[in-house]
Amino acid sequence: MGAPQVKARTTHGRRVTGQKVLITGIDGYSGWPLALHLLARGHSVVGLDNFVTRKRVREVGSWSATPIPSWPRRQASVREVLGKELGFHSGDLGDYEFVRRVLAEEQPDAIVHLAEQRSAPYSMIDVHHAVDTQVGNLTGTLHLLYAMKEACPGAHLVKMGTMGEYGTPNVDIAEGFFEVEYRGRKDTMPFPRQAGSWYHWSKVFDSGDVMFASRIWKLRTTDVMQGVIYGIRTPEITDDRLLTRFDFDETWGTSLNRFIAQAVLGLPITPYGKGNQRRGFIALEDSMQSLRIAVENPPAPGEYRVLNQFDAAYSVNELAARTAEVAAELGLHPTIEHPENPRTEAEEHYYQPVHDKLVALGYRRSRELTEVVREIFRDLRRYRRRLESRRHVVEPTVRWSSADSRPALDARSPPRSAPAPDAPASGTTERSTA
Ligand code: USQ
Repeated sequence: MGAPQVKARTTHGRRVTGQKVLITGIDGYSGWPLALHLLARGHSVVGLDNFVTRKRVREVGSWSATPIPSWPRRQASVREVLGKELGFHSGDLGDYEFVRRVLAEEQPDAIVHLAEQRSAPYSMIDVHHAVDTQVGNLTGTLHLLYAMKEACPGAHLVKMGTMGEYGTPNVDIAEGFFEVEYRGRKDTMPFPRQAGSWYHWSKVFDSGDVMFASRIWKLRTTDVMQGVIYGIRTPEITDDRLLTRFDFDETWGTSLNRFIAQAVLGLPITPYGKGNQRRGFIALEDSMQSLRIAVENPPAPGEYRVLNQFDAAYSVNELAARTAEVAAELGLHPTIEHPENPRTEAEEHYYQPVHDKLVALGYRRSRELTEVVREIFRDLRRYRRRLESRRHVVEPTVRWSSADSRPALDARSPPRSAPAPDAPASGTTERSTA
């Protein structure tokens, strides 16, 4: 089960296996499966979370399609199913003393920083959500950088960024840096960032801060330009108690996951606008594989390394078509509709990002897209009642062109026929509002 254990070897003076890894945001969509994956690989894992994702998803009237148990139950399941211990600190990265104390106490070899507000639409709701996203994301990263300098300067920071930092320029996208010749002189410089939401800009600002801290304090850092993740399972999720969350509402759900949820619900699949917007996508299990590769192959002290972390680029039209094909195999016949695009973004553009470094470090695609899509269908059909009870939160109401989408978001309410918001759902014996 899981990734094979490897023999102890070292990179830049660091053991490849048997590392102590601190995961910030361990209760989230990526943090949880990453913890399971690293434990299976023989690392020890300590988590940190303030459970704000659960709260924010409730704020927009939604929940995870998969029932997510309380944190103590999650920890107990790791013990029961995997026979491993998972350390944990409950707290907020906004509290510097807390962050410094945890790093001093734990002395991690690596810190994987996932504890940021991760939704572009959520950041575009209104001024408060924009400010909350940027202040929260930048504060957490700066606190971690300062605490590393003070408490564990030799640790390796793996920071979750986004491919969306680069935007959609009409040239190939470099993997972090590229050579520029201007007025007869040459230099290697960061590839330009042209983000498309307040959330994506928060990641750009973070990147500048991480790069600068690496330079002045000789910290070893990896900035992960993450593409859109899809999927629900990893090889370590062998038991329903170990499932990760799966969001499908307009703010927290991402495109392919939403398309499959829409097909299960009998709603139209919604590539926005023309639907020719292309992005880099990666399956959840391969995103975990990539983060593990980054942890096990740290850069040298003082090096700021950028990895473009996606498997393949698709247009949202291609993904909508693929979803409809797999749906048809299952006897479902969803329609594909093109609602007016709630976002302000190019709907037809060139997209050719370089993504070579992870492959050079050993990354290999685990499974084909269609196979993963089938698996998501299988799981979501089991949790259909949980989807049904929140079908009113699927359609987009947050518009990039509006300064205040709050009233439109708040106006959504469950149709009369839907089950009561917190009614126990199929596939779970406990109530979950995560
Ligand atoms: N889209 C649709 N229909 C939908 C939902 C989305 O056409 O129902 C389109 C969007 O307009 C956009 C594309 O799909 O053009 C991607 O949107 P998304 O919601 O799948 O992903 P995005 O908002 O870009 O953000 C997600 C994660 C974020 C991560 C990012 C990677 O929420 O945390 O950083 O993917 S990337 O897209 O490469 O920036």
